[in-house]
Amino acid sequence: MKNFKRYTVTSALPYANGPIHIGHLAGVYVPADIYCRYLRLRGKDVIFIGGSDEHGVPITIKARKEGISPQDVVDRYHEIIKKSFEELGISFDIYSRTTNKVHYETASEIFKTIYEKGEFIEKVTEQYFDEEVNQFLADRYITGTCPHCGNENAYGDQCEKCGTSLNATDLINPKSTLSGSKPVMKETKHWFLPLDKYEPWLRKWILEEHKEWKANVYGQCKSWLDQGLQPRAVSRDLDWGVPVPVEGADGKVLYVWFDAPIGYISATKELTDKWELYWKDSETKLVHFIGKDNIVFHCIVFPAMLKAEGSFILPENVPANEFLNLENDKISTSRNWAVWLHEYLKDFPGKQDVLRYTLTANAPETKDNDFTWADFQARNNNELVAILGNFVNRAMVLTHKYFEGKIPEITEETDYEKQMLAESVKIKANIEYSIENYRFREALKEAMELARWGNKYLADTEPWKLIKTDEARVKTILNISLQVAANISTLIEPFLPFIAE
Ligand code: B3M
Ligand code: ZN
Repeated sequence: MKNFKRYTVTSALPYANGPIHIGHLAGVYVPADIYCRYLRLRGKDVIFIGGSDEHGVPITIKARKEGISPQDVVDRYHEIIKKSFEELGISFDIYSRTTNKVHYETASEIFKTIYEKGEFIEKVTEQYFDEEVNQFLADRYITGTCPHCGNENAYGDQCEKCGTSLNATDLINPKSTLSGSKPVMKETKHWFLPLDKYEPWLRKWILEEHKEWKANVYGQCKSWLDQGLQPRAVSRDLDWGVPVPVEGADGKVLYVWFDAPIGYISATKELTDKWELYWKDSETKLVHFIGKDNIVFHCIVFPAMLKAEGSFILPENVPANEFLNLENDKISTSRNWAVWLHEYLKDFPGKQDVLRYTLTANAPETKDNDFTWADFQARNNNELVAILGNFVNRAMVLTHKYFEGKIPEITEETDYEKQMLAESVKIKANIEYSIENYRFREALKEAMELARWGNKYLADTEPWKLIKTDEARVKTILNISLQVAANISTLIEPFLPFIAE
């Protein structure tokens, strides 16, 4: 494995059209945070980038529904999201937003560079238009049947059921979400990124050079590449977004999926003057944490943009997770079927790590998974309390009871003590391996293994009985127990930062 000098870790920018729920957390933010906290503990140079995605049709739809401006919508949710992440201990180095000035500048510059290199195709095509509201129907303003899987509620840019990335004109029985009417075709000019041109390069880069990517990610990429890529419009007829920065583009903005990933770069610029080191140096490892519905944009579209621009590094890995369900039902914002982070934080004050623990232990790393309150309770009672809490508590209480809270010295080490310390070292190595390979559930399980060892050690050696006959031996046992507890606190820090402290 290549040794990198520094890390740029990004987590998908949530749309600022609603608060964060446990699905977002389990899929993206908790694993990304574990990874970054781990890298920091290893003394690595790492930046952890987050921010709100404030453009795109999801925002304007919400604004329209509430009769307020898109800016009002994003101002409201950006604050809620940012605060709830902070409270959960998601340790972003910066949590930015895509309505920032520096983002408009960065997105425009990148568009212009690609434009001036002649990489875009400029084309007048017919797009769907809603005559009732006098507006072109981009992306989520249009729904219809997915030509690949038959889902009747596919959006104009993507089918959320099968994950296929679509053009609005691919939809069968298209319908305007604004008026419900059947749209007509109308001519309009747009700029297209010729993904077909990058296809041979993408095939080689992903299918040959990144066979180590997670099976779900690699598999999705392969299936898109095998279907054949088409040029994709990177502009839209909308009034909310980054204006297309060329002549003759009035009333047109950049497609949200063109500007949003550039948000990672803009946020880095905001964070540090040395931003280029984190985006242009081949000794930087770029890792994108995302949910599975974002795979095509991060593995195909964004890399093609960066390649077309020419001066950026590409992601080394894109560890996308599958989805988390809630009590056996798909999490849904519109049906209000979710555990909302800001509400959890209010209902369970001081219990951030219980949620972090449950979401990691049950993370949808390789397949969709289910969150249930029964599992949440069981994990808290039977694992955090009964294993971790119990061990640390006993080691501390006994030390207070017998040695006035002062760490006693080791008198004589037996094989058992040597084994306990060796176990700590082995478990540390296992955790490192699992985290480096984006297997966070496994890593957390390993960390808990050390607490299990601690409990077993105390149960086997019974210091509470020995204290009557062999105080010297009890000193050794408690010294070792406290060392193990200290090791545990380091090993669990990436997962459970509050408990670790
Ligand atoms: N806002 C999509 C989503 O929330 C989108 C991610 C952007 S990452 C650059 O699913
Ligand atoms: Zn589909």
